Amino acid sequence: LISPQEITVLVGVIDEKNTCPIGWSKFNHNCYYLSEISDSWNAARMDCRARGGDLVVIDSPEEQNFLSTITTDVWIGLNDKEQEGTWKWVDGTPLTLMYWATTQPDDGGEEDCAYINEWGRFWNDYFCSYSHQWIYKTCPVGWSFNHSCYLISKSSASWDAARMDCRDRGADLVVINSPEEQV
Ligand SMILES: [Ca+2]
Ligand SMILES: [Ca+2]
Ligand SMILES: [Ca+2]
Repeated sequence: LISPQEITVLVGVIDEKNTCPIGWSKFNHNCYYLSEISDSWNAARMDCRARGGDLVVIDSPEEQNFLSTITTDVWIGLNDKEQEGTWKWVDGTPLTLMYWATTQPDDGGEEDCAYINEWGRFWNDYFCSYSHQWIYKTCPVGWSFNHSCYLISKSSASWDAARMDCRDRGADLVVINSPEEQV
């Protein structure tokens, strides 16, 4: 068990005080950006990682609605490259909330990467090598991204004071959900 006094990491749920980089859209405590160029799914993902974010992982109906307002085809962080028919998000979570277009995914000749389709606003699987624009997702300025947003406090404080500071920032103390997070 972790002693509460040792926990000085905050996890986001981030409030209005936390801003996104200039030109990015803020939605529900995260920052989003539409790529200017089109490229393959792999190239899109590499570019997102290089910018300290990742391809978008859609984890709520609100986020799907928000992304539906984009009027072009965009890669999302979802693929079944590892095992045909087993769709996984780039953060390792299995697919539970789904917005596939009618008759999709159809793997019409090795289609292993998902994008939001411009005509239906729902998802289609397609050739990973095809060029689409994509959506970056990251955290507000100053927070580190690791699929959730984290802020490491620079000062030490009691657990109660730490919690109050987190609440003040619209966040809370980190809840450790996975062995990766403990590291
Ligand atoms: Ca496949
Ligand atoms: Ca497939
Ligand atoms: Ca398809």
